Amino acid sequence: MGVRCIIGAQWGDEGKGKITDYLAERSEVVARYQGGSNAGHTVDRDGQVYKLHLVPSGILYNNCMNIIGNGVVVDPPELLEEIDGLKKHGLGVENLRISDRAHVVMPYHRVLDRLIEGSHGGREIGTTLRGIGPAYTDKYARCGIRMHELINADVFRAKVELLLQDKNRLIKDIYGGEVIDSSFIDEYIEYGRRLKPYVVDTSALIYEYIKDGKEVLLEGAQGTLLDIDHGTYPYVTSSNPAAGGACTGLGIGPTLIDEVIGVAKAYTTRVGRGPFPTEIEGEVGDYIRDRGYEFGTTTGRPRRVGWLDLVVLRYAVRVNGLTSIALTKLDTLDGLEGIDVCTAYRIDGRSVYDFPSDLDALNRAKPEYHVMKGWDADISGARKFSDLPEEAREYIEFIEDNVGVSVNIISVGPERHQTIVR
Ligand code: 2SA
Ligand code: GDP
Ligand code: MG
Repeated sequence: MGVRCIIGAQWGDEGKGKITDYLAERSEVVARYQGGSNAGHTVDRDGQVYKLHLVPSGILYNNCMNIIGNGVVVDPPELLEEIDGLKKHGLGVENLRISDRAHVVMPYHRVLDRLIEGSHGGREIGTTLRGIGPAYTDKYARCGIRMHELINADVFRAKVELLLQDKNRLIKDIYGGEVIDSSFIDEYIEYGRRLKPYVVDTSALIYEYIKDGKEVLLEGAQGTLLDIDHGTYPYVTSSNPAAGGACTGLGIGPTLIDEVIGVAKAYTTRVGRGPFPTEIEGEVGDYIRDRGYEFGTTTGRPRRVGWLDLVVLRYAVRVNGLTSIALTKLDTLDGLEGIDVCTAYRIDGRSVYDFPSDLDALNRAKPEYHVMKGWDADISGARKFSDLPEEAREYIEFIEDNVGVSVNIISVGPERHQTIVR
């Protein structure tokens, strides 16, 4: 307990929103540390489905503080739309805070994302086109706009007017796009005015909660294999979803984190391009995609589907220092006769147990499968480990033996109560 970090152990969409919401019931703070409106976290509450992008998944609890940390890139119109949507559902957002150091996604970032994706000649990344990559590029090129500037009209106008000349040269001369006129500046100053009440030094705020011994959840977006450093580069997002990102993205030290929970699906999905060794196509792939409703929460894109990959999970255990796993969507596998689990890759005639950095090697990798028996039962009503069919329990125990970390939470449906805690 104390401070717990919840991260995606695969390529995102593992069900972090559901697990965060489940654990948020007893937490006082939920904090996002990276990503932006590319993220899509679904929370099912009493038959009502909430799709969150920038707002942390603790927002459905009145007494929970929700922090958007400095490592997040904030898209003002998207965030305001999300806030308005929550208000329409009767949910308060008084407990939302945004870091004054968080960077702002600007209209030219979205334009550049689209132009860059279109210019790769078949090598596009398959981004969400939300301007995330260009916004982080500016952050590291030291020409980004931060929230404390967005809420200061004069500073914002002066800085953006200057920057826009450079951005338009890039848009027009390099990518052959349409230049952007400066009329958005007034619009963004208005967004800044509306967001100002939420903007504070969130590092100082979260530190107070942690020092007081409160229950704090740090919510990752995307997943380990989409991490800019540890993922399948360049087919990654532009931030650090891995646990290390929680420290830099919130301004807290690593000694303050007590637990790291890796959320993993009982199979694997990936949206966007890039290597995916256990990908399955055809009937079984369609069965899993349909049963798991595997479509992008933000873009609606169909997700690629594959068997569970323990090479990936062991890697996630290592680079995140996982203390436990929350296994989701086990119910999606109901009715399959056999379930394949990848335990190693065959690359150039050798068995490989560690996730390779070289994408060419990864593209040549053939999964070595251990075939397990499926179960012919509906497990969505299981509430205890012992309620699960023997084959499902063996599946979980096989994962634990292979990755060396225990599966403490098992999710058997999208609703909060469809959860087994061991
Ligand atoms: P970007 O837009 O620059 O971050 O895209 C770079 C890669 O990161 C992937 N990515 C994601 N993968 C899974 N889920 C994400 N969020 C949405 C969801 C995605 C959606 O919850 O379903 O709706 O399509 C997410 N965000 C980024 C992206 O596919 C690229 O591979
Ligand atoms: P996130 O990005 O990791 O928060 O995941 P997404 O919300 O993008 O995608 C996960 C999807 O699976 C959502 O539609 C959830 O409602 C759903 N979900 C989560 N856990 C379970 C589960 O155990 N079973 C089923 N059937 N659906 C689940
Ligand atoms: Mg998602």
